[in-house]
Amino acid sequence: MDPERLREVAAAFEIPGRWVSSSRFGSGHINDTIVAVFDDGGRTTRWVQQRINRSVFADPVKLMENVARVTEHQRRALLREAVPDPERRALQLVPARGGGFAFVDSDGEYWRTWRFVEGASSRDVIRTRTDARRAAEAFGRFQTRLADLPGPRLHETIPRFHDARVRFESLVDAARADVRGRFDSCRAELDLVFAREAAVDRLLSLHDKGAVPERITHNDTKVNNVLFDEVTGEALCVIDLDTVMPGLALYDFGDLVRTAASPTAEDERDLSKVDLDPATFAALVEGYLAGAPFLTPAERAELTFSGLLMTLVVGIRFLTDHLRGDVYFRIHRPGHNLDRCRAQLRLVSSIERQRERLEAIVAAGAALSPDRSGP
Ligand code: ADP
Ligand code: GN1
Ligand code: MG
Repeated sequence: MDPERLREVAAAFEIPGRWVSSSRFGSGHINDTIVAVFDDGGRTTRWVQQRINRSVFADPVKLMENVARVTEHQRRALLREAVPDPERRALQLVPARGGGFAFVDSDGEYWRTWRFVEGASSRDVIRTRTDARRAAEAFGRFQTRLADLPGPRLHETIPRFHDARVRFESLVDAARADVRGRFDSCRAELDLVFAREAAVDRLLSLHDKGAVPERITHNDTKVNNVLFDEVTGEALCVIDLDTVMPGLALYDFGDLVRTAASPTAEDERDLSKVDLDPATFAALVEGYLAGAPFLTPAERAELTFSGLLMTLVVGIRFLTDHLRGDVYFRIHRPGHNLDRCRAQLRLVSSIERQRERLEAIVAAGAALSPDRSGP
């Protein structure tokens, strides 16, 4: 990225001290994340600066409105709960010198700055069940703390983001159009997806019938969107708040299963390693229900299915992007989105194979953590 631009962005926010350097940071697929280093009277400070991906988020002004409300509400909840270290447990935006929390550069790109959460880091792969439980509890608690967010309803920063039917039809369209001539290389994956079409309408229809409620959810609970304290190991702070908006709790739980229940990376090429670990799944159930104890029996009944669905849907999205020529997710090698898709589909099969056992785990977990929404 242009160093002059980075200098300009660093100067555009109310950051005390002298700018030292800026460099790329993190492994997200969507935004450009930069860490800016400052010297504040001899003390080195770090700041996270992000350029919002305009082709993914059509309305950055509304997005920033959401994010500002959500972070402020989290902060208040933490203060009310009197937890230690509240400033490391919720993201905090840094004001822009021109007012508000965003800086718009001469190309019309939107930038924002976060306080750096020091002594914490994200993990792309979960290696212990304790970490799985902690991450799930953090996302559950994040949702709990937003349940009483005063109106108006949050903006939908990406309309129909988790609409599995829309995702399925987009894949069908991309396969028909085959703009990059990649159809033949992924026939097997398309067949695996098309055979599972019946799955895509289930949660949508339960929601339409009023059986599962709309809540304020994170919607991108990939496990690397939580920062773990490097000393205590605690899942400290939920990040990547661009998609916090109305959604189903099941989407949040499902994406945790997708990203944390197999000890493999999202783009693992050795598919024999991609396998859901039931004990880790149990840890996710336990953690999530501890963090979000209000989940209703109807939601609990879909926890296993939600893991299957979210894994299938993200597999569909990777495959669609592969067919379209890698225009959405950042890739690091040719065929990367196809590799990611294959790993997702492998995990879908693993969940299907173990489904009965997982349902039993959920039933046991739900018994340990009864629904506290009722009288
Ligand atoms: P993306 O939408 O591209 O995934 P994220 O908001 O998740 O972007 O940020 C990318 C990475 O930057 C994260 O995985 C995390 O490692 C790091 N990060 C983001 N915000 C902070 C922060 N406030 N403090 C420390 N690290 C952060
Ligand atoms: C993207 O931003 P990041 O990398 O945390 C994507 C998610 C996908 C995920 C797959 C806004 O998440 O929906 O599940 O990649 N975010 C957006 O790794 O599309
Ligand atoms: Mg992220």
